[in-house]
Amino acid sequence: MSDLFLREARGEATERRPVWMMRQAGRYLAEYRAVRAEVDFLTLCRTPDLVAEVTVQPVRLVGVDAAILFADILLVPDALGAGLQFVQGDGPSFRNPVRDRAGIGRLAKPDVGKALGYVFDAIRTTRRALAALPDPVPLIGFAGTPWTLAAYLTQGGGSQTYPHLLAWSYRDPEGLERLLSLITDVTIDYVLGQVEAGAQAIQLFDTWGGLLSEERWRGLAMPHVARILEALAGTGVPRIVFARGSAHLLPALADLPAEVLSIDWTLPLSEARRIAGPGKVLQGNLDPAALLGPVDELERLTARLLEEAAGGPHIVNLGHGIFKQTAPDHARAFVRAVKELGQPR
Ligand code: 1CP
Repeated sequence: MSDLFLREARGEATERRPVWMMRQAGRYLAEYRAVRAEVDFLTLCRTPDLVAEVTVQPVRLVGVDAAILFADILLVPDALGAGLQFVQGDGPSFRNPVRDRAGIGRLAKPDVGKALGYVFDAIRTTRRALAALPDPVPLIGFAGTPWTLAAYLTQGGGSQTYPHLLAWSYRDPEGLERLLSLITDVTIDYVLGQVEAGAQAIQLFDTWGGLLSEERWRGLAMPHVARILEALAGTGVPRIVFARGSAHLLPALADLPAEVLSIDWTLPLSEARRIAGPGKVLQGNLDPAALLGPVDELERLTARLLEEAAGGPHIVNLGHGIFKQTAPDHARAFVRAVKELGQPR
């Protein structure tokens, strides 16, 4: 197996920097759209053979150095009883949003092995599919952070501002704390189960932590993220934290027990390195929109990114998920540029 990604994630010396892309399995690939034409999103997530197929697609078709399990952060609130649904064209929503203490009472802490066992099955199947490739790569498992999951759960779906969550955080912080603790307990079982099933690294997605000031993030969100990361410490798998819109949170993120910090595209990695200190591996952070532009400009920006991140361990990635409008050739050009230019660091 190519363990380039895992060695870089542990901060070991490598012959070149590894590259993968957030949301690399998805709608920009015709081969993914062909699978989705046959099944809805949740059925796809619950069918291990199909999960394995779409998880392996970007490894085969784009040449990335790591696979990320095809699943969704919202499967955890679904397992709590929130009733996840995907209505065509509308994105995800919950039938039973939770907006107060009474709402928490309507959730139930599930037996994760039962409620999310289909994810663990999918990991085992995907590991076998990866092992059958000519050049196998490691498999990344993931979960959402409790704050980010609470954003969707309180809102009942996607939003840009999450007024229900923010109102609750000021009105009844102790009540909200109970919800976050419940999500944390379930997430710990979930990520430990993923590692046991074969996930070789875990990434936590904090998509909406950037709604908070650093002081409020440290108080409301951070203790729960820290508890999940600490639970993973004994497994030895690299722990990655991605926080979007979080340049102002970096000093706090650097205090987390995570090996890798994944940075969005708004902060140069040289600056991130200065703030996070030499002990952290950085991941990121090309603007995903750059893949929509011409290839020569994309190559120039990739070279500049590699230059900016020089001086420490670096997993090359985008600053957030790849756009579904991206031409697969441009995704391949990005990966090829890293493979040609990403050495030595
Ligand atoms: O129709 C489709 O095919 C659905 C599109 C889609 C896909 C491809 C959704 C719905 N989820 C996914 C897969 C997914 N989601 C992965 C798979 C692995 C990979 O990266 O290739 C991962 C890691 C996620 C994580 C995820 N889901 C996040 C965190 C990362 C981020 O983007 O900030 C979030 C916020 C979600 C929620 C979600 N799921 C889907 C959508 C459209 C959304 C966003 C909803 C919103 O914010 O409005």
